[in-house]
Amino acid sequence: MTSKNLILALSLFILSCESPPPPDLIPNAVVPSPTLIRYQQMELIGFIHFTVNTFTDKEWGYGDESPMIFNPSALDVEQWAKTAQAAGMKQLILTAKHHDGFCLWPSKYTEHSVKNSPYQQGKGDVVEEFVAACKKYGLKAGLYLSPWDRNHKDYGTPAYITYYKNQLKELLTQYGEINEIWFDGANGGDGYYGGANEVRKIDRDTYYGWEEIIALVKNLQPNIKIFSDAGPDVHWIGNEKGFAGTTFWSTISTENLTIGASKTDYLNSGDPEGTKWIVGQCDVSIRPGWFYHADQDSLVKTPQQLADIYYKSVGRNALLLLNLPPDKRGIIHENDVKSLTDFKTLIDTSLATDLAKGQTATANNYRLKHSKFSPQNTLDDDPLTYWATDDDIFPASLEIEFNNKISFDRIMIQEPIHLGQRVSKFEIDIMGTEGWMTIETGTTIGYKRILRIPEVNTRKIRLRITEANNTVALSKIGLFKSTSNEALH
Ligand code: FUL
Repeated sequence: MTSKNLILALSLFILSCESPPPPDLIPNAVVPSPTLIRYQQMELIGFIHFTVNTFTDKEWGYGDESPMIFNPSALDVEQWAKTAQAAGMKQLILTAKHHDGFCLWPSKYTEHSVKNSPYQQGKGDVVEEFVAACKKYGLKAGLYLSPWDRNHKDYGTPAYITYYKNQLKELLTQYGEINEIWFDGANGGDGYYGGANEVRKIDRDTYYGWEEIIALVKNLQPNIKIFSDAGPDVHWIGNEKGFAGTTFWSTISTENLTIGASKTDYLNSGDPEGTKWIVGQCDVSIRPGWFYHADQDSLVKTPQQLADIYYKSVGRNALLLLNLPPDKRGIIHENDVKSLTDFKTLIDTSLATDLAKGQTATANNYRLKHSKFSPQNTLDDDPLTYWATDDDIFPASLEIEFNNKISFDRIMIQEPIHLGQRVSKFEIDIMGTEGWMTIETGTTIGYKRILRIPEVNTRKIRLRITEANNTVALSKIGLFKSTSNEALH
């Protein structure tokens, strides 16, 4: 046997001696379903606000708009999808019906729709075109169907609930797979209501019968994610600026939540004691308004502002739902496309090179001293491999040492969320000339946390987890040097 073969045989022998892999950590009581994990992994998704408001220059239509005003001169739904895909979005959500009640599809339950508009001589179906374009560009399709309807004569009575359910049935049976349905919290007030022109108030707790609606939706589309203030799958972040709290738990309790009347600070931070896993979603528009207004062409958020929002949403364990409102032509305006494209370049450049890759990670403890739980697992991109400590080890401390000093200003940390969300307090140190120096402290991590720190230059970094609700487990640590173009002006 040559010495090479002997070494090979010995290594195989040693490998075969390592005890069989120990079981995974026991998951927390509240964990996300595989569908919700896949949903969270989309990270960046887009919103399309488009209806009669685009033509009347309003944010909320009163409900008395003539369908004849819906007349986009060059509607190009594929341009929406192409733009979203190029920006890294994984899904688009279209306002199939906003508060004004106008339907972008030819619903058989109302005359207030595209079928009475000049668009394609009343033969058009924007929802159908939208779903097909999403499919073509590899995006998931989502729909917004406003519960509040300022056009419908029966709004406020049980007859409207039947109408609303019929519309849901149309949308969820005629267009293939819909990945998300968006239930807006804005509800009840003045409107046209079939000519009554009055104020109608509803009881938010009882009027819609949400339980039945949710059951209907799930029955029609078992994999759909339902968004509202109160979930059940995805919840509003509590503001329309696109920011999650610096502490953000994906767990939350829904008992005290009401669609349209939930406490915004509770939604913004989640709840470490929460009994359900509901993904947080940060909605914000690329412009001041949700709908297109020509006088906002110069007010499109800059790439730097969008990057800031990205760090405050995706970088805080939530999804970013960014609105791109088509203009009167029916396409996303050039200024918005430019800003979005430059935003994508900024983020891609800043997070292009993970300086921790290929380095060596060590820890004060790793579970059963088994390679399955090695700290080295935090340096790969597999969300299922992770570093874990033995039980009750605090602080749990992980160190990365480099051969030469490196400079970085972005730190990405991820928990293996299939085991639940655990960490509630951490500190980050770097090795300075006088020894360890704390440069950042934080609370939650979750699916993904990206910390922006002033640039540091060091040979060693240490992450200390000082509090968690269960044994510590981390799936990823990444270090990046951002492009200076990201700076807010
Ligand atoms: C709000 C609505 O009133 C706005 O018009 C917009 O649709 C936004 C996303 O949700 O509640």
